[in-house]
Amino acid sequence: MTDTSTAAFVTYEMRGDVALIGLNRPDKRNAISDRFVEEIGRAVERARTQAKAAVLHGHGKHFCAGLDLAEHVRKSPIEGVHGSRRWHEIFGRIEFGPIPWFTALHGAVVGGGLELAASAQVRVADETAFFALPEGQRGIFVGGGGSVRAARLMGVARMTDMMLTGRSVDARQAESWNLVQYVVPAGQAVEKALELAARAATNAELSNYSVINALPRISEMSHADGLFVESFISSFTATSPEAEARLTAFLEKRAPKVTDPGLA
Ligand code: 1HE
Repeated sequence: MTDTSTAAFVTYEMRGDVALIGLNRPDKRNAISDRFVEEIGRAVERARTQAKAAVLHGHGKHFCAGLDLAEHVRKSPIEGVHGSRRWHEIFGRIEFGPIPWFTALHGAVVGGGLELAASAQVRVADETAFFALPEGQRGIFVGGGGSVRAARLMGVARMTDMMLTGRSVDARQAESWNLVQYVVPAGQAVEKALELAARAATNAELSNYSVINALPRISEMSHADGLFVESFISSFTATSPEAEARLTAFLEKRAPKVTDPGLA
């Protein structure tokens, strides 16, 4: 048995409007057991009602070593299917929820750890982060949504290469492959993710909801369907009282201007 402890596998705290959620099974490199994924699920539900944005990070040397292989080795085929579907349900609540999720990545971001990170909207890696999909070497396949989410981020050819060769990818390579949006110095990923999340938390709720829930769907539509759906979401968000207040604030010079990155 690998999972006999009763200590919480997930830490949860509020930083202003942002929920900071930590994977906390460092002795097993945050490997995700059945109990662990349920604890992640409860933290996700809590954040959805309490926070305006969330940051997910890993305690210890690594973000997450993926599926708890010691537990998985004893599963029947149908138990494996139910387990995978449960990961899909919980990670889907991150991918298509009311609040934006930011992951702060360091050390190993491996297998199911990469699948978890791929369900968030924004990934911040520090320079120690490395990414791998060793499922082929373990005799298994991705089961936490990776064949859909990770493949769409980096492309099928790169994911196929990672799974066939067991290749590890460093943070800079991951950024150039679109697996992460930010790379920061070692030890600074949580701070950066919190800063980004705090910024996103100040957006209009309806705008964030539309970004999170409409953009991925529209990207899978035809050109014409995407533009058609966009018009309705655009009009629906722009005619809300919140949009009117924010537009008026800008026109009355009470809202900050867009910054020039060259001057920052
Ligand atoms: C684990 C796991 C795990 C570590 N399940 N126990 N994931 C993998 O194939 C990755 C396997 N892990 C590793 O390659 C390495 O552990 C790491 C590179 C992540 C970290 O190395 P290191 O040197 O810091 O730690 P360690 O000494 O290898 O591991 C420390 C302990 O964590 C050790 O247990 P101990 O009792 O001997 O102390 C390890 O056995 C344990 N541990 N990773 C169980 N994954 C929904 S489908 C998703 C499919 C997948 O995720 S496949 C990828 C699985």
